[in-house]
Amino acid sequence: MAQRTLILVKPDGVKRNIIGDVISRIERKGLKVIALELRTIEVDTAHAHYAEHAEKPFFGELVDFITSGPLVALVAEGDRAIEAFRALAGATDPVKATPGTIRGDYALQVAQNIVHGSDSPESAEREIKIFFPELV
Ligand code: DAT
Ligand code: MG
Repeated sequence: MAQRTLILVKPDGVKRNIIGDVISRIERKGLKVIALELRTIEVDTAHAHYAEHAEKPFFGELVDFITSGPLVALVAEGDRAIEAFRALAGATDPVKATPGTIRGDYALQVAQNIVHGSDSPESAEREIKIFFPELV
């Protein structure tokens, strides 16, 4: 059964003109892009998306960053899409991310690590509803 995952090319990725490379890696892997939008999100949307991090010391910085400019939200579909994209993205801390992964190739700071990918089927369902309510 095909699985869906919510992927973001965060504002740092858009500013650095690497939307195409991220999408290319997703497609090369064999995942199918089934929804895609460039948009700047409101603070309320950022709070909903990152609700699990509301109590973390970096929450304010995270919300400021994710609302700082346009991002690309997309839904990719395929076998084990969630795990497959997390593997393409690499570790949260881009210095620890293996070279060859998106974060391993493009980032140095944990707060600006280029991409988001859902971490479980429950998160994917919740996050897809936030960005693409018409898909659910
Ligand atoms: P991931 O994006 O790999 O799922 P996460 O859910 O733990 O990682 O954290 C969400 C985002 O928050 C992460 O992509 C970047 C930011 N973040 C995480 N830890 C941080 C920290 N210690 N300082 C600043 N930003 C952090
Ligand atoms: Mg996460």
